[in-house]
Order: sequence, then structure tokens, then C-alpha cells
Amino acid sequence: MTSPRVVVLTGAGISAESGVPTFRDADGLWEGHRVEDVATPEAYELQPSAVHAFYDARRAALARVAPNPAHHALAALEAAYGDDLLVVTQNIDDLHERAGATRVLHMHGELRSALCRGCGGRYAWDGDLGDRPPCPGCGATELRPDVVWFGEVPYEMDRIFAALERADLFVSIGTSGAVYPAAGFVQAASAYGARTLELNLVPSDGSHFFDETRHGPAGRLVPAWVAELLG
Ligand code: BJW
Repeated sequence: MTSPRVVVLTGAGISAESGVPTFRDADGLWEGHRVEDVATPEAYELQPSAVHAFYDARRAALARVAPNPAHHALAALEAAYGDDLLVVTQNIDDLHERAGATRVLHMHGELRSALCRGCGGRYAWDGDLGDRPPCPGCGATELRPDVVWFGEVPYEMDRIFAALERADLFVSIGTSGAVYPAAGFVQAASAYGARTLELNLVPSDGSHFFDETRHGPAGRLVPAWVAELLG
């Protein structure tokens, strides 16, 4: 039997039960600031030290969190489906990979990567950036977090849309549907002919676009859904 081709989009909600804060829930990131006001290149120009301190703290916090049953279930699905599963994550943590997943596209970048504003190189990075270390490629002290802020172009868009075009099933997990282009993937997948499913704690902004919605914690819903598929 052949597997359906599945594209899974994940957002901050899938890592919430691992202890990683979401952006727009009550106890969200940025301590009272709207993420739309601070996750911008302009905020970085105005307050680089504050932005570095924020991302340095989040990078260091990765050592204190671990994948939860939702990340493990998706890794198990990948083990069964191989190239027929693609996980597209908006998250900059590495919890999918630490659960064993290998086919993961980080469309909003990664905490464990630095981007040089001098030479444009991207470098695996586990330390701090706030102390302005030199770029391993060109030596400039122009390294910034390798993340996608508002107004910047997300990574891997060509590969993501190619996968959406081929998908039989599109599943969105733990994302509010407040940020484009990810928020539009459900409509694109539908237009290309895929069935669409939302797994989220509560209905998201785009719930009405999905063929089916299931509400509850990802740590319960995702393993149950994967068990159905692998049944
Ligand atoms: C659980 C749970 C549990 C909790 N179990 N669930 C006007 C109209 C339309 C678009 C625009 C517009 N003006 C500007 C735009 C474009 C703009 C945009 O979308 N703005 C909006 C404010 C409208 N977008 C951009 O600028 C993007 N770039 C772009 O569009 O370039 C143009 C282009 C595109 C394509 C091709 C070519 C050109 C860039 C967006 C960058 C977003 N960056 C951030 C920061 C990344 C770095 C970092 O992490 O610090 O990405 S912002 C932030 O939001 C982060 C997230 O990835 C993203 C999405 O958040 P997410 O994951 O959905 O989290 P939450 O907190 O919102 O939701 C959590 C959900 O989980 C909730 O629903 C909970 O219920 C749920 N949940 N516990 C299950 N246990």
C-alpha cells in the first residue's frame, strides 16, 4: 500500500508542552510587547543588545527542554512514511530534530544558527551572539540571529509550495494562523486538492478553512492522529 503524501505545518503550540513559550498566548514571549512590534529588522537596528539578549536566552534555554510526545509521534510517522512526509516548522527550536526527525524545513530560521550581515553566510551556532563574536567566514562582527522577522522573506518557500502542490493531506499543528505566508498554506493546499486537518488547543484564526479540526493539547492529539494513520 502506498502512503498518502503529507505536509505537516507546526507552530509554537507543538513545543508548548515542552516548556517553550508561545507568542500570542497569555504567558507569551516578549514580556508584554506585541511580537509584531519587536520581531522586526527595525527593532534590531534600534536595540541590537536587547534583541541579542532575548535570542541568547532562548538559545541557552534549549538545553533545558526536551521533545514531547507530539514531536516523537511526527518522527515516528517520518520513519514510516519517509519522503512522503514533510514537516514545515515555523519554530526556531530544534525539538523535531531531537525527536529524530530529519525531513524538517525551518521556514522562520533556527536558534542554533547565526547569519552574517557581512558575507551572508549561515553558520551552526550554539553560543551567545550578544558579545559580537567574529564571523567564522569573513571575520566581520556582524552576526545576527538566523531567524526571519516581519518583512523578511521566509526560507524554503519554493520547496514548501512544491510539497503543498503534491500533498494529499495537509495538517496544521499548534499555530494561530496569524502570520503569513504560513497562514495561507491551508488555502493553497486545498486549492491544490489536499484534505486539510487542524490540530490545535483551541480554534485558530483560520479554523474555518480546514476540512476537519480537532481541539486539545498537541501532546495528546498528534500521537492519536499518527496512530490512526499508521493503524
Ligand atoms: C497549542 C498548545 C498545545 C498552545 N497544543 N496547540 C497584512 C496582511 C497579510 C500579511 C501581511 C500583512 N502585513 C504584513 C504581512 C506579512 C507578515 C504578516 O503575516 N504579518 C501579520 C502580522 C499579518 N509576514 C511576514 O512579514 C513574513 N514574510 C513575508 O510575508 O515575506 C513576503 C514573502 C513571503 C513568501 C514569499 C516571498 C515573499 C515573515 C514572518 C516572520 C515571522 N517571524 C516570527 C519570529 C521568528 C523568530 C522567533 O521565533 O523569534 O515567527 S513572529 C512569530 O509568529 C514567529 C512564529 O513562527 C510566528 C507564528 O506564530 P505561531 O507559531 O502560530 O505561535 P502563536 O503563539 O501565534 O500561536 C500558538 C498556537 O498554539 C495558538 O493557536 C495556541 O492555541 C496553540 N497552542 N498550546 C496545541 N499544548
